[in-house]
Amino acid sequence: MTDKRAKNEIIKENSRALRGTISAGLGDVITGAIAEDDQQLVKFHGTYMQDDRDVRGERAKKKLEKAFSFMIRLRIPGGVVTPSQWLLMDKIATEYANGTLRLTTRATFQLHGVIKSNMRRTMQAINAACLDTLAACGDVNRNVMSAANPFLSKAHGEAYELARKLSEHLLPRTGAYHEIWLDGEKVEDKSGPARADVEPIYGTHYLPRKFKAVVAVPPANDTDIFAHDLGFIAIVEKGKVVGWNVTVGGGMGMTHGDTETFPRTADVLGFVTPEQAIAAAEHVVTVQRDWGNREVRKRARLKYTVEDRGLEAYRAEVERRLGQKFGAPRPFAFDSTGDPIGWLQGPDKKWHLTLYIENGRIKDVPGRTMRTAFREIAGIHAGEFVLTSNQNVIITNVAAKAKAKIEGILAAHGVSLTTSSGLRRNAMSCVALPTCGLALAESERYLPDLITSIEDILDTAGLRDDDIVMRMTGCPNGCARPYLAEIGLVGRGPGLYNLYLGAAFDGTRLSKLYAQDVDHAKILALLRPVLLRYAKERHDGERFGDFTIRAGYVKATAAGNQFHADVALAG
Ligand code: SRM
Ligand code: SF4
Repeated sequence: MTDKRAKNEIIKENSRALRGTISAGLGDVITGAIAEDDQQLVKFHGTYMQDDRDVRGERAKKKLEKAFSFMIRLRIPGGVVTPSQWLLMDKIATEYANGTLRLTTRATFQLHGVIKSNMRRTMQAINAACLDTLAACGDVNRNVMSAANPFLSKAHGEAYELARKLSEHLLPRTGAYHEIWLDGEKVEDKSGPARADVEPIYGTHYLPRKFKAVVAVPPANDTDIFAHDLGFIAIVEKGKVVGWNVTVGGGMGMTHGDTETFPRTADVLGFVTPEQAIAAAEHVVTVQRDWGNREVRKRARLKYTVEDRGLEAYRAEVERRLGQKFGAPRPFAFDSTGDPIGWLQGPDKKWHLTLYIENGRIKDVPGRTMRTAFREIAGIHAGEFVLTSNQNVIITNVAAKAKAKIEGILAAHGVSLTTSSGLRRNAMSCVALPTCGLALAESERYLPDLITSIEDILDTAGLRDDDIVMRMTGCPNGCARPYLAEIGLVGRGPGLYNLYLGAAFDGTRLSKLYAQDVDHAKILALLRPVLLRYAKERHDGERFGDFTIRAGYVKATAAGNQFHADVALAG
């Protein structure tokens, strides 16, 4: 009988609990790469092999190997780091990576450009900062995000605690991570998985595909709850979390031209008490482990399991394993997905400063030495830094007397406390070129310029300070969650994008394809009349995404909660 399983299933099966030949590969000085199967396995350890796509052609001409290096992604549940951890990450970025820190759309750090010979040293330095990268990528539960600032209220603190517990509970148990990266001695033991490697939740084959969990505290939907496999929405009564609405089946990724793949917003499964939350999460995971598609990786996310089996069946199976029924979902309402930029005072009178970080990239450029500013702030700051799912940073728990000092440092380094427009304030892009191997078009390197051009239109329309959510990705995988942006741009090829409109400002409705294969000039030409009309004809408080539907530019996402982004053109 032929084995129909996806190749990755066999790689996992033969990996000796995620060891593969990674260790041997790290020691091979002939190449900057590692073996093909190990390239899949290292993801579970929080790293991807990449190459610098800017120099691919030139190196090929010279018959040189590609310029291989590694991207390393950290696991930071809830995004909270201490000033000393910040300083260590900053040091690591200088010593081993490309001198920048990249904040991701899942509220963690990524390092880019780490060469193979520095990989162990980098992982050890991360470990010395009491941080790790385990399960930041791979077919497991990844970094768990929670409502941006855990210090805003008791409920926010409880959301953060849940994120931390979920992350710990769903971590792989394999000893491979420590062996390979931190304690090189046991790595040559080929006798098979050690006892500690038994994976009570995942089993030998882990999950069929990546798995993402988030926690939100209404009315803020900053973690974009409907974009993820599993979500917990806080139900707060008298300032206390009385339980959580559990969501399942969200996801962004699709492939151009493949109608079997699509973005989908999550469904609400039901209500659980705080005591039931972790067990409910575990069983949502184990049902996906057992029911998820292990033959076609493109159809292996939980969203497709829910589509194929039905929400009712999924709920019934989770309830059977849990031995309890979900409660009826409790009412909740969201009002936004963005971060409130600027100073905010918490309930205990401490101050919190949310800084907009353009596309999450913390770097020094002439006139704007943001990385140095953060280093100086970390040197004097007594609170924390919180990374947000909008690629921003919150400097938390600042005493009133320290505010001016922090502002002074930022000003001295050319870092503004505000943004040039409401559009920029609400914009995100994925990394794309030159490191992402899947990018079809620019994203991080292009979006800021595009926004500058659109700001001219906003000025004409009188919309400069209006909050409009815009997100861009270099391919349809959706890493900046573009299908949940009021203006979404998704890379199709060099300089060409699909333009999506009509998503809800609060992240509850997907957008629709408005125009295909448009370049810079065409994007501006298409957006200009829509923005000008919006400025003139909008109802009181009407959001841009809602207007584009009312005015007939696109139709609202039809009944149900998924669409095929390529065929949904204008309705
Ligand atoms: Fe992503 C793959 C970057 C958030 C959906 N993503 C990738 C890779 C690793 C490319 C690859 O597989 O070779 C990108 C590395 C680029 C680089 O050079 O750094 C990459 N994804 C990112 C980040 C860094 C974007 C950013 O600019 O912040 C985000 C890191 C998150 C983290 O810290 O864990 C990132 N990726 C997302 C999100 C948003 C989210 O999770 O909230 C999504 C959409 C939600 C979802 O999962 O459905 C997302 N990434 C994907 C997919 C499509 C998955 C699918 O179901 O089809 C891929 C491709 C894949 O897995 O095959 C992908
Ligand atoms: Fe790469 Fe595509 Fe993700 Fe952008 S959306 S980082 S291009 S995989």
